Amino acid sequence: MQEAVRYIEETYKKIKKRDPEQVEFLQAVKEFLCSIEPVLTAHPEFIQQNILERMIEPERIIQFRVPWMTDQGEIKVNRGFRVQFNSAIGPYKGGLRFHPSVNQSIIKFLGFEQVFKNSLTGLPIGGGKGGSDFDPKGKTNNEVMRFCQSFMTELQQHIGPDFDVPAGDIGVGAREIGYLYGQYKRLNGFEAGVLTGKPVFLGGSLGRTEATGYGVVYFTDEMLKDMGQSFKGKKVVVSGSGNVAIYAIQKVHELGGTVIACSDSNGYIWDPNGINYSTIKQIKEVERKRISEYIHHHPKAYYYEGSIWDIEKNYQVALPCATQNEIDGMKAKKMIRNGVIAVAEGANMPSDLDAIEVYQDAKIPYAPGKAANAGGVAVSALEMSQNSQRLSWTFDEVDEKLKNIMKSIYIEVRDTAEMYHTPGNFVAGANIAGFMHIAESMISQGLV
Ligand code: NDP
Ligand code: 2IT
Repeated sequence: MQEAVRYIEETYKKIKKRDPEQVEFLQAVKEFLCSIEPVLTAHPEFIQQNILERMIEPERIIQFRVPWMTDQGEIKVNRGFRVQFNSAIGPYKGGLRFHPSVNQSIIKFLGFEQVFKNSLTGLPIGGGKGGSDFDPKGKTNNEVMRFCQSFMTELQQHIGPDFDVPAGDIGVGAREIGYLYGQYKRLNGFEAGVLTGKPVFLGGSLGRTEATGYGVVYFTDEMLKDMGQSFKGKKVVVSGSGNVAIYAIQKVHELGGTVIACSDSNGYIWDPNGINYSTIKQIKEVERKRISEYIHHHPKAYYYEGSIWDIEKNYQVALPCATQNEIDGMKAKKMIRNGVIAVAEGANMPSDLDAIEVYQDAKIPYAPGKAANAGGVAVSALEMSQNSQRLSWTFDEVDEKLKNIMKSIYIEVRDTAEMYHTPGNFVAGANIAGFMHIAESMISQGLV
């Protein structure tokens, strides 16, 4: 058997034996390993250096108890995590997720993908991820604040502006980052660069809130341009209605497309006139209510329980922006029957391995999250730069830099796929390009 293939298979077997129950982590690793063979064949020195095993094992995992008190005086205990995955090219960087499903497997898959994503931005940031199985839904502001204070009381000793810089993810937005930052500051004094995604008046960057959603649309726009197309006149489906989804919807409309549906974890809205972005923003960001409220504001829209990917309407672009594994093979096939010509992921790993195979068999351009949603962390890195310089750039300056970063990620991913004889395969392009930066940097530092 060919050396590279044997090495990949043996590595996967070892990883699986070590953590057989970590299904999401194993899935992310498998997706990566499936596309890395051509680069290992071209560079046998990486096999000799056992680079895969070194990359797949996180540098460090921290797990801790988070005790907190409800408004009624009841004592609750959640579990906190920080996975410091890889610091070859910079301080660990990546979000915190607060969601009841959070466990070590989920944080490890997110941390693993973050390493490659961050390297694709071209900015000096390593990869990490963290979070808790705490559910902010239905909690009062005071309860969320007490939880965040307890979480940060432990986390603060493991992070720092030049060491590990967390940000938001599912369930962690400006409110949570504000509380986390407040507690960090009480314990350590002023250090703006220790967290990103801060409210602007606490040293946050203009444009960070919008960055992931805008970024995925800028990336998709580049992809469409290469197909001789644009967003103009296209119907688009965006899953989720959180931070990423809201600003993806806004940008699609700005570029002349129409988002006809969006969702939350209970169901989805279909609005044939186009989803009204301001209504979604009001319901989800301000009132923190369910998406079903939308039809009270727009009586011509419809609300359905269940998965948005079961929708049977004609549309051309799919932007999954909710969560991992929301699209399986069946849903991907349905998407294509509905007329989809391009898929780009705002969420992390929303398409499972079967779904990816369906897109690839159908020759549909498909942009994996680690490339398409890198705009969020890229603007986080710009926030770190502004904090170090003690300067604030204008919204337009940040947006322009974001646009350029997304364009250069697209070009690098596309060209790498071509260079390794898999033209149009953006999964291979993203994995190989990300891999090369990290592998070279790790090897140049000796055995790390
Ligand atoms: P939010 O918490 O703001 O929004 C999450 C959205 O996804 C909500 O609409 C939520 O619905 C929905 N959702 C969450 N879990 C599920 C589920 N199990 N099934 C169906 N829907 C679900 O998070 P973000 O918008 O920040 O994150 C969305 C995705 O984007 C995640 O995969 C995240 O990792 C990724 N991402 C985020 C970045 C960022 O900068 N925030 C950067 C890059 C990627 P409900 O309200 O009902 O829970
Ligand atoms: O998945 C991601 O890239 C994020 N949640 C954003 C991370 C960050 O540090 O801004």
